[in-house]
Order: sequence, then structure tokens, then C-alpha cells
Amino acid sequence: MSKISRRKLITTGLAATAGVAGLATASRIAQQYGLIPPDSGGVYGPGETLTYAAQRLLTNNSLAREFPRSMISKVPFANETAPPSDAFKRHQAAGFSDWRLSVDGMVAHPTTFSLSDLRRLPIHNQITEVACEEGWSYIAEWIGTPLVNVLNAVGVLPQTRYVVYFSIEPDWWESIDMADALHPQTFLTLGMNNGDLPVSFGGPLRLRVPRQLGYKSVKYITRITATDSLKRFGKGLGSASPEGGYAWYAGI
Ligand SMILES: Nc1nc2c(c(=O)[nH]1)N[C@H]1C(S)=C(S)[C@@H](COP(=O)(O)O)O[C@H]1N2
Ligand SMILES: [Mo]
Repeated sequence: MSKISRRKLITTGLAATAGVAGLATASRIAQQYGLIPPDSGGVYGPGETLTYAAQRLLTNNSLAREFPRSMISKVPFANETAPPSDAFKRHQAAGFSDWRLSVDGMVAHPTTFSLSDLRRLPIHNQITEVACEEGWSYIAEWIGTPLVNVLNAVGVLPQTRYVVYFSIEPDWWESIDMADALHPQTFLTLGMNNGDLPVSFGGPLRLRVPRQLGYKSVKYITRITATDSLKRFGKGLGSASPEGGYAWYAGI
């Protein structure tokens, strides 16, 4: 069966069973095709599974909306972050010259990148919106290298299913599936609105995931790991957000 007709069949099946035989059957179909989000046992349950499964089947490669330069927010809103740790302040005092991103896990060549290493990769820009689950949003230009370039450089192994990313702030870590990890708009972001990325917006390094809510765009990134299972990270729900009551999958 071709990829498209198989996809159509699964989607139709999902929608039909959700209506007729209920969510449990739909979840079973989703399970069969590897479309269960890691935290689906939680509060969001089958509802989150349906959203995730439907978006992955129908809009896997879709682009987040990009805006014209004239729509960049005049006063972008930096959400408050925890006060910077001493470790962060030391990096800041050194102009972030010793900031490192280590990339490990299911990769052929675990590698540590400096910010200059990252700047030598192809640099792209996008004008996209940050939308917080609390309701506010703003539009900014984001400058960086698509995460896929780093994943290609380290040789991510074919059995990888998720990419987990960690902030220097221990409470902030998230993960995304390969559809988002390899997506051209998922950026390791080094700049914003034609300048360096300000600390309040996640400088020196932030992962922008514009197809999901703001909380997936973690600031102050120091480590990325490729994995085939999220079970052994934290409480095994995929990221810090479901541990705090938010959905792991926050597609918009
Ligand atoms: N390290 C870190 N990353 C973070 C946060 C944070 O507090 N610490 N807040 C998240 C939340 S809830 C949102 S909505 C966005 C806010 O991004 P902004 O400050 O650019 O508006 O950053 C996300 N990334
Ligand atoms: Mo948020």
C-alpha cells in the first residue's frame, strides 16, 4: 500500500473508531502505529493521543506560520525565568566563550560544540510566533542552525525516536519526536531580531520548536541526547512538563 493511502486508512480508522467504538479503540490503533505520546497515561489520556496521532498523520511536515518583517512585535514579551544560577553567571561573565553543547546518546560520534562551532553550520532565519500556554504571544525573528544539521553532524542512529534537550537550569528539559527534531523550522537559536539572542529570551542558546507551545522552546541549552525510549528520563513521562501537569505534546 502506498504511504498516502495507508495514512488515509489509518486516519479514517482513527476518526471512525473514535466516534463509533470510543476512544479506547482509537488509542489501540494509535499504539499499533507508534503514535502514543509518552505521557498518555496521564491526565490528557486518549485526548492527547488523538491530537498527537492526527497531527502526525495529517500534518507531519507542515510548517509553522511565518510572518513578514513588519509584523515583528515591537515589545516582545520575555517570560520570567528562574534567577540565573552561579554557573550561568560565570558563563555570562566570560561572554559565553566557554558555553558548550554536548550531543550524545544514540549517535555515531558524540560531539561537544562551542557556540562558534554552531555558527559555522548553515545559519537560517524565521519569523515565527512564541505562544505561551497562559495565553500571550509575540512574533520575533529567530536566527540559528536547524537542529537537523547538528543531528547529521553527529550521525544520529536510525533507531532514534526522540531527542531530549536539557537547559543549564535543571528543572527545564523537554523532548520531541523525530518529526519535530528533523523539521526545518526547529532551530538551535543563537540570534534574535538581527542581534545576539538576549539572555532573557534564552541566550546564548535556545531550542526553538515553533510547531509547539512556548514551553517546548527551552532556554539555555547545554545538552542534547538521542534515544529510542523516554522511560529512563525523569519520571518517564517524556519531559518536565507532564511532571508539572502539562501535556508532553503541545502542537499548535
Ligand atoms: N530554561 C527555561 N526555558 C523556558 C522557560 C523557563 O522558565 N526556563 N519558560 C518556558 C515558557 S513556559 C515559555 S511560554 C517560553 C517563553 O518564552 P519567552 O521568554 O521568549 O517569551 O519559554 C519557555 N522556555
Ligand atoms: Mo509558557
